[in-house]
Amino acid sequence: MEPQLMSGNEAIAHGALRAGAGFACGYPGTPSTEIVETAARLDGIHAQWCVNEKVALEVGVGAALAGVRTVVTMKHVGLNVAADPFMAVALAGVNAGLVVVSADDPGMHSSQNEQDNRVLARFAKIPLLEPTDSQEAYDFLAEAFALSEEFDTPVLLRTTTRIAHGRGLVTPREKLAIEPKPYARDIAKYVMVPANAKRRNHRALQRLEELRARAEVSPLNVLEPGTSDFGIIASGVGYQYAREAFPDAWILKLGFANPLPYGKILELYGQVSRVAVVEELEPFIEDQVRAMGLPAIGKQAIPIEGELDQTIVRRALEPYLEAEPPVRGPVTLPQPPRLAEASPAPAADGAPDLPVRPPVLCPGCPHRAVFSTLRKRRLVPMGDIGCYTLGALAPLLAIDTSLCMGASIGMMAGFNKALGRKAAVGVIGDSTFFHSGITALLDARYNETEGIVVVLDNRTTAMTGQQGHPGTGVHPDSTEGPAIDIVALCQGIGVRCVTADVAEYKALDKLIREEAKLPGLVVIVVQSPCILYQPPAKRTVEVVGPNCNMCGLCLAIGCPAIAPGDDVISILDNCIGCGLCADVCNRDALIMHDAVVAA
Ligand SMILES: Cc1ncc(C[n+]2csc(CCOP(=O)(O)OP(=O)(O)O)c2C)c(N)n1
Repeated sequence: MEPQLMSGNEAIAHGALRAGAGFACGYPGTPSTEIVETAARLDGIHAQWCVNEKVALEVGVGAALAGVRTVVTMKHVGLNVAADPFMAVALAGVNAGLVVVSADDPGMHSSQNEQDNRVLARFAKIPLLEPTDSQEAYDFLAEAFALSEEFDTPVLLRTTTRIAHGRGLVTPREKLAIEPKPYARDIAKYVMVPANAKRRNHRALQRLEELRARAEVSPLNVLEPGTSDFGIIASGVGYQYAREAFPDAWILKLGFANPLPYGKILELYGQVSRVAVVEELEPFIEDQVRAMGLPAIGKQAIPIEGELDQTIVRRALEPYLEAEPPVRGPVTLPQPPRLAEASPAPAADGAPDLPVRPPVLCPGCPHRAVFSTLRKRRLVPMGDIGCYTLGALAPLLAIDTSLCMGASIGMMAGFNKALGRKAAVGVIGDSTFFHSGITALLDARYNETEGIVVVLDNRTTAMTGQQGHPGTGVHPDSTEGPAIDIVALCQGIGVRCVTADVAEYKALDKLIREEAKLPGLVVIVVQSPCILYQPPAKRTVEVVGPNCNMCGLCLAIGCPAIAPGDDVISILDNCIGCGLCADVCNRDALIMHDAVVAA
């Protein structure tokens, strides 16, 4: 195939398509914008703008979970906006490959700040790739997707303005034959409740050392032999400046710079007596090299702000080449950090050995009714963060994912868009909807995504202790201001919106069943208050013994007020009489009474 002149951004889009990506999304921002614009002109890859970078990443995670290789693009400050899903997906991992492109802008040609997002890859414990020209930008996509899938991690591909906008020849390569990966439910992996997140974090830390071993042998990290006694470690465009300024130098080009390949660095130090690190902005590599006990010429000579060029690099480093080489002390390779024990340490002497009490939805919690109906549908339930995340626990098992606040709608949208059908449903609390569900709903509407969103409107922020939110208008001092109507809000952006109440369980069940079959986007607002916030009138449940055959339908709703008895179901004292067990019973074995039944 003939070489073509491409900017780095164009090369990333073409490289993504070549690597089997089927989905590209992002939010515009210089110098990243042309990636999605180019992808939109290519056959075989769906490209869309999202309303912001957080939503774009959540949509991208949804598409990757659906089994389609996905690239999500943004400028450096966009990763600040997307930080919540970014940090969470780093733990949850992916299904099909997920590559996040951060286009940084040293020198602030068109940005409100200067920041080096390589540090965010390290912060998130994920691999970082940095191309040094358009050909590498093209080629690195295949490598990034392969790493993402092999190590079950998102990969950060960092460019800077010169790489993104500079043009170079790209030799196109044969398209890779990549099959979509079927989605497999894995609640322990995708629902970031604390117990799961702890295990995933532990795994991410182990993964980091496995990635470091890979970086040691990666073809992206190249030691280019020189003829002088001078070595340079460089990444990104810094490599180009270093190569031009010092044609005789040994250069270690780090295309895969997090985690850092210590062995490769020692290899360079074995060849030369002086080493400089040429990198724009932070002393990202330099600090880690110094931590190995190795002297490095770095930010004491090369500016820490703005862009570099070959003249700056040459002038900054030349004086050091004339000085005596630094004396080297012993090298101390950083040891892999000690991880905590996988299981908690045994109780200290004398402490009672208490039974484990997993968190559970309260008896009578209205969320339970929604999960009881959702678990019967063949829809993938994308959840969110709130009391309702507990819907992921047995016996309900009615939430497949929970990444960060507001992620459910974007993930549902990405999942459905990638599969081209209404396969997932987003489940979100009312406070979470106002926090960041609205933007994702705007996005689903703008991108004409089909799907169902269930808003669990329990009239409060229950999980954190009954705080007010814009839907209730309640302030911290209990005064009330204007309350924003979710239904009107949805309708205002042209989204069909219907209401339901868990007290009418059978109608709710029917509604969700029917909406799953209809085309388009719908929001179902389940308007049923939290029982702690607005306790319902007390009712009691009578167990009609002869009708109960212990079939377990009522046990499957996971209510802590129901227990299996010897022959029939038994209702415990903590029952508040919500009636859901009676609603799901189809043998009339449970009957509700408005008043306490006399003994
Ligand atoms: C970014 C972020 N801010 C705050 C929190 C703490 N938090 C967890 S869930 C939640 C709100 C839950 O309220 P809602 O969506 O109404 O669901 P409910 O608990 O009432 O079922 C908050 C504020 C968080 N997890 N993440």
